[in-house]
Amino acid sequence: MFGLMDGFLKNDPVSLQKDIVYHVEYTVARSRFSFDDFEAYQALSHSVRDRLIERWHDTHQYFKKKDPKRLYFLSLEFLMGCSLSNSVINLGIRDQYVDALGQLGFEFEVLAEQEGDAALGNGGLARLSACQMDSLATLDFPAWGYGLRYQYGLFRQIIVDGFQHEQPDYWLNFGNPWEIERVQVSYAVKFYGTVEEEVSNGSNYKVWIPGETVEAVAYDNPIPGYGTRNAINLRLWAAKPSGQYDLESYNTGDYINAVVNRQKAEIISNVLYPDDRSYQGKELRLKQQYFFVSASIQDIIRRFKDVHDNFDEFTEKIALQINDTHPSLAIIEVMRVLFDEEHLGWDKAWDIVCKIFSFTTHTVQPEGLEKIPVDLMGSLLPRHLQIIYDINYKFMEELKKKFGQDYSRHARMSIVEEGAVKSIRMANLSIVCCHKVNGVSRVHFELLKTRVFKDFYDLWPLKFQYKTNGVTQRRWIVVSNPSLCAVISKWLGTEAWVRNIDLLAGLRDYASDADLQQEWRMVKKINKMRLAEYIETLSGVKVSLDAMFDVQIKRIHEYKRQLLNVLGIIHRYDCIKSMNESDRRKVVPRVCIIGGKAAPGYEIAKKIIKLCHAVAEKVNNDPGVGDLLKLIFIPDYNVSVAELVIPGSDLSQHVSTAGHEASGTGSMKFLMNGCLLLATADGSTVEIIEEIGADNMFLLGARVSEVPALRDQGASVRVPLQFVRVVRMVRDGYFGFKDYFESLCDTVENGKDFYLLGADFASYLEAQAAADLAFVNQEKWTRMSILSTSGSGRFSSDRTIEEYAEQTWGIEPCKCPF
Ligand code: 26Q
Repeated sequence: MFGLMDGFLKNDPVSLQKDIVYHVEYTVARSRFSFDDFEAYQALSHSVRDRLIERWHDTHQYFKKKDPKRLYFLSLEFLMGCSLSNSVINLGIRDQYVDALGQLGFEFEVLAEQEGDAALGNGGLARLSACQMDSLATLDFPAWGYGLRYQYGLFRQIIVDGFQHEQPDYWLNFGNPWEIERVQVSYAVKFYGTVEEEVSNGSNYKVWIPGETVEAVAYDNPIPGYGTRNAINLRLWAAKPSGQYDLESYNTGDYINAVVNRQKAEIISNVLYPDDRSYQGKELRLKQQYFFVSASIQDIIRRFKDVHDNFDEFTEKIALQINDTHPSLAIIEVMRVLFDEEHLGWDKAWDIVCKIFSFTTHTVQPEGLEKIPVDLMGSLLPRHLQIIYDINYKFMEELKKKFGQDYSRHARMSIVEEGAVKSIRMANLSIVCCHKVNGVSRVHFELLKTRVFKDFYDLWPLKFQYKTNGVTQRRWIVVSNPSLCAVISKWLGTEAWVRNIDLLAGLRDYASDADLQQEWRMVKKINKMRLAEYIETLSGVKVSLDAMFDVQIKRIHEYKRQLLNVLGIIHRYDCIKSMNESDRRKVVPRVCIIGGKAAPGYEIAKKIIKLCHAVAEKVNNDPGVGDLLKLIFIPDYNVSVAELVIPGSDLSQHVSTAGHEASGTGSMKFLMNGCLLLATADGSTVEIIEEIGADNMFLLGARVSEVPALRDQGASVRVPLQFVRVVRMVRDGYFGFKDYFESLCDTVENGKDFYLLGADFASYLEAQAAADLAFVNQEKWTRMSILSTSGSGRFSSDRTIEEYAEQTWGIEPCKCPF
C-alpha cells in the first residue's frame, strides 16, 4: 500500500516495463509490437523523466514550505553530456531498468548509446558548472541553476584530410526528453531605447523606454541528487518573439515583413559562442548575456515576492553566484530593478547588491578579461550604462579618499577603460560589486593577488578567496567506469564513497596487495579494450593493449601545449627509427591519443590539429615502427568521448606552461580513474602533488616563479638539440605541408617561444622516460595507480561545493524527506 503523497510511480521491473511500453505507444507513438533502439531509448527516457519530475515536484514543494536561503547559480555555459545513465544511477534504479529492459529484449547500454550529448558549453568552465549542479543536488542544497537553451550547442568537429571543419550541433532535432517546456513561465526582456526622467511621489526617477522586446521562455531540466530524494532545477531560457516585437511593422500594414521579423527574436538563443578569449564586443553576445540575466532576475524576484511583501529579507534568502564575468550584467540588472522599479533608494539597493553577489573567475591572463565597448552598451542597454557610470563614480570617490591623487591606480582600477575603444571592464565591475571573488586553485589565487587583480587585492584583501575546483565522482567513476566502481566498493566494503569521497583514502592500505592489484589491472584492461575498439572503428588503426595509452584530451590551445606533446612524439619516432634490433626490444610501446577542438578562428590551434594528423599518417603507416608507436587523433571530443577515453588511459598529460592554467579539471577525472599524470606544476596540479606525492606522478617543466625570467631570456634561453631537430623536421616538410606548418614552427623558434616549449623540452623528455621506466614494472605502476585514485578525494566537486556553501553563499542543506 502506498499513500498518494509517496508518488505514483513504482520502480519494480514489471512497473518499469509497463511504463516503457506505455511511452512507446503514447509518447513516441509507435506500435508496441514494433519499435527500434532509438524509439526504445526515447520511451525509456520518458519513463525516467516521469520519475525525475516526481522528485523535482516534491523537492520544490519542500523548498517552498521551508523557504531556506537559496543559491542561484548563473552561467552562460553548462556541459551536461548525456543524462540517461547518470539519472538512473542517481535515482538508484539502474538495476531495475536493466532487468525490465532485458525482459523486453533490450540492453540498457545499447539504448544509452542512442543519446547525444547536451553540449551547451565550451570546456572546463562549462563542465565545472555541470559537476557543481550534481554536487548541489546530492548534498541537498536549495539551489537553482540558470542558463541559456542554445538551439545549437558547441560546434561539431569533423576532420577532412587532417583539417578541422566545424558543423552545427543540431542537438534538439530528435527531441529532448530531459527538459520540460514551461510555456507559462515567460518574461519580457527589453533592449535599446532611451532613458527619460519621471517624477513620482515628489522624487525624480529614471525610466527606461525600451525599443525592442523579446520573450524568454523557461525550459526546466531536473538534476537528481545521488542517494537523496532531492532533484534541483536547471532552468534554461529560449528566446521567442513577443507580442510587442516590431509592432511598428504591423501598424504600417506590412504584415508579411512583420511576421518574418518576429522570427529574428529567436536568434538570441540560437548559438553558443565558441570560447575565443580574444573575441569580444559582439552585439549578439551581449544580447545573449542580458537576455539570460534579465529573465533569470525577473524569475528570482518573482519567486521571492510570492512569499515576501518587501525586500527586508532579500539578502537572507538569496545568494547569486556568477560564473566568470559572462553573467555579470545581473548585478546591474538587480540594481536597476531595486532602484528604478522598486524605488528602494540607491543606498539600500546598493547594500543589497553587495551582499548577494559573489563571483568566480576562471581566467589567468589579463587579456582574457571581458570588455564591452561603451558605445555598444549604451545603445543596447542605455540605463545599465548610466548605472555603471554611477557605480564607478562612487568607486572613484572612494579610491581618492583612500589613495589620494594616485591617478594611474585610479585608471587601472576604473570600471571604465579609456582608450581607442572606451570599454566597460566586466571583471572590475564584478569585483567592485561582489562580496567575494573566488579563484579556482591556490596557484590561481596567488596569481590573482599578485598580478591579475593586485590593485583590488591591496584594497580589499578579505574579498579574495579560492575554492579549488573539483569534479563529481558520480559521473567520472560510477557512470563512466562501472568496473572500477565495483572493485572500489568491494575493497572498501561499502558504496558510501559515492557520497563521501574521503573514504577513497581507505584504498591506500591495499595499494600493494597482490589481489587488489590484479583486479585493478583487469579493470584497466577491460577499459582499454573498449577504447581500442572505439579507436579501430574510428580510424581503422589496431592498437596493442600492452602498449601504454598516453592521452591528452582538452581544448586545443597554445598554452596547453599539445604541440609539446606532438614534438615529443616526433622525437620518439625519430629515436625508434635509428635503433638497432636489441634496443627496439627495450622500447615501451605507446599509443598516443590526442583529442580536442580548436576555436574556429584560432589558426595556430588548427595547425596543431593538422600536424597531429600529418605525424600520425607517417608514424602509423611506417612498417618499421609497428606497435612501438601509434598516434591517434580522436575527432569531436566531448563529454561522452571523455567518459570512454579516461577509464582506458594509463597516462594523461596536463602540460600547460606554468602560470597559464587557472585550475584544470581533466586531471582530476584521470586521477579518480587511476591514470598517472605527466604534468607541469600549474593550476590544480600543485595541489594534486600534495595529495598523492610527487613520487606517484611524472612532473616536468619550469615552475610558475621561473617562467618570467625564462621569458625574459628570449632567444638566449637554453634549448636542447633534440628540440631544434624535431622542429626542423616539421619545417623541412618531413611530414608534408611544409608551407602550411611554417607559421606554426615560427611560434616556438627564434626567441618567439612564448609558451616555452623549447625551454621545457628536455624536462618533458625526462618525464616521459621516467613514465616508460615505471610502466615496465607493473607492480610499481599499479601501486601508483591505486594511490592516484585513493588520493583523489580532495578533488571531488562535493568538497568544492561544501566550501562555497559555507564560506561564500551561506546556505544550508534542505533535504526533502523520502
Ligand atoms: C568569451 C568571449 C566571447 C565568447 C566566449 C568567451 C568565453 C567562453 C568560455 C571565454 C572563456 C570561456 C571558458 C573558459 C574556461 O573554460 N576556463 C577554464 O575554467 C576551468 C574551470 O575553472 C579551469 O579549470 C581552466 O583552467 C580554465 O581555463
